[in-house]
Amino acid sequence: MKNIINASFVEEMRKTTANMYQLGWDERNGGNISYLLDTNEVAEYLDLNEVKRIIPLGFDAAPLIGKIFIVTGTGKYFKNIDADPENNLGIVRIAADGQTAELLWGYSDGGKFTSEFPAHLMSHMARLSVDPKNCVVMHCHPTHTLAMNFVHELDERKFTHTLWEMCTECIVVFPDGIGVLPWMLCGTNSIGEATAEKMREFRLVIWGMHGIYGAGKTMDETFGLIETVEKAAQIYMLTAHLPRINTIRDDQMKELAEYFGVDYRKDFLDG
Ligand code: 2HA
Ligand code: ZN
Repeated sequence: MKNIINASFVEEMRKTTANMYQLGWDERNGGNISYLLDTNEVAEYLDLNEVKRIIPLGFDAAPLIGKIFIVTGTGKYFKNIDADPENNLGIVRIAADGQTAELLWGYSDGGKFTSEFPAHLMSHMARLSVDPKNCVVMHCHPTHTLAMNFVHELDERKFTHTLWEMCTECIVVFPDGIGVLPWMLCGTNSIGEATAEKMREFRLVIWGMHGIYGAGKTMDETFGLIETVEKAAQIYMLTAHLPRINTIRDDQMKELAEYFGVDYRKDFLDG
């Protein structure tokens, strides 16, 4: 059996969370990541018959029975994951009852997965129904995106349009736009259900005045989505109070989307 600490998925979690912490998107215990793993790959590192603990999920995750995820722990800090992955991360398998998770590795101090696991698993279900290759769900509190939530209308068409205007590549990177939820109580099944509903349509969802969710096939793709939104939001926040002299026009965004062959939200552009 190979040493789990050397597994590429553990390394990806360590590197990504450390990077996100450095970027200031995950203060204290802010943020969480769940990553759907390939069962055969996990079996190279762990005895899949050895369940360390059973942890209740608090909702029905039947469509994910048997699936294995590596997930950040509740109350744990992204800052600390790299130095102590076994305490701050866990590998869980959705049990045959669909109501519990079987801990295969991690959460070594007796902890459990993020309080946002309902939102994550519901988002995985929603994304997998439209993209069977989706593996990653990521939540964080990127500074400029969050700042923008306080000064920009929380309307998904307007929010997406403003972001698309801020960087030439935005419409190509997230042509499907960005879903927006109003402020809601986090850690609940309700916000999970609302997030998943948006995730059927969008790979990016703003949690009003809280943060952002991203979903993608790989860690890089998902990080890249959030990174691009954050960059656009930063440019917005650097310029929102200044007279706008130039802008990327809708016809130029259309030209970009057509040139790069992306299926964009035409209803999010004017005319
Ligand atoms: O897990 O970010 O939304 C900490 C959070 C809750
Ligand atoms: Zn959060």
